[in-house]
Amino acid sequence: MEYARGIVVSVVAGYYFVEHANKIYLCRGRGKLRLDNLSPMAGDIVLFSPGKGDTGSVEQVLPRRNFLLRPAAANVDAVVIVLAPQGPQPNLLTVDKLLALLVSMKLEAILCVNKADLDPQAARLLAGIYRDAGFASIICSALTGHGMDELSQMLGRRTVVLAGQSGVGKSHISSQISLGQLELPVQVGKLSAKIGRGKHTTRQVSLLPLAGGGKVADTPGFSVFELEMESHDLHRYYPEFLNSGQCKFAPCFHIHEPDCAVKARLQQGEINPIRYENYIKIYTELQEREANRY
Ligand SMILES: Nc1nc2c(ncn2[C@@H]2O[C@H](COP(=O)(O)OP(=O)(O)OP(=O)(O)O)[C@@H](O)[C@H]2O)c(=O)[nH]1
Ligand SMILES: [Mg+2]
Ligand SMILES: [Zn+2]
Repeated sequence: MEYARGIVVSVVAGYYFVEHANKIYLCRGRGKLRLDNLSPMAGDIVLFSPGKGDTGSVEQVLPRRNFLLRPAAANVDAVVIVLAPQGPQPNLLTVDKLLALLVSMKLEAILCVNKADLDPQAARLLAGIYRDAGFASIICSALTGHGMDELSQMLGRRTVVLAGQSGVGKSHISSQISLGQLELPVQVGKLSAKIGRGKHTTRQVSLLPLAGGGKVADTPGFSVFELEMESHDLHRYYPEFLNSGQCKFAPCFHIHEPDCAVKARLQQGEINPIRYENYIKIYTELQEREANRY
């Protein structure tokens, strides 16, 4: 049996939607995949055996360049963190956790402040926090279309994931910048109702083609985000801490240590107090988890 090579564009209720030669195949996973404990995720390159019509079986998941568990996506070039000045209120602690994870993975993060139409000034403030910290950030409105071209240009040919709280506008952004919805096979039947996008909260990842040749993954929103890392590593993933100059102690976690260059810059207003406060909160959470580990 000949295997075909495709990319998983969505996963719904144990079915894998695999795109191959401009067609989407509705696939099940072979038992071996379950034995290997390798559940295909959107973005995975897989080998599959085409069956009747547009169906098939995923035989093998090819090695991943990288992957994220929340939102679940593999072989990603960048993550666009979407937030809004209101509706919902931004949760910057969650944004900072996600940023620390992405920096630790050496994955590019782009901050996208959507719904700028609701409060342009608050949107500028939010974007400024992250631009000052060293991240690319843009201000946009999926409703008015403002900033959509700029975002498309930034994404270009890359495979990017939209991540962020429920209701910030990820699905609206992805329908603005992508070339359209997934062309689903006819057999999908009831499943296609579940994958419908638009008004309703998104339930699964869908990888859509971008005008510039790349792909964008619309994903379900999340409110809690568990960061898994050592508390003592966290400070390495704050770009604005790294060029602070010399602290007296090495390593310095920039908390209680005397003669700390990061705290000096915080005092001078060169490091954003919200970023710093959230750093302390995340550090403390990680320490508490480490204390309860054994
Ligand atoms: N005012 C305003 N409303 C927007 C904008 N973008 C999206 N919305 C509205 O915000 C609501 C949520 O938008 P979605 O795109 O579904 O949000 P989402 O991030 O995909 O939400 P989940 O799928 O639940 O994670 C909808 O009612 C949209 O009409 C915007 O730029 N401005
Ligand atoms: Mg959505
Ligand atoms: Zn320090």
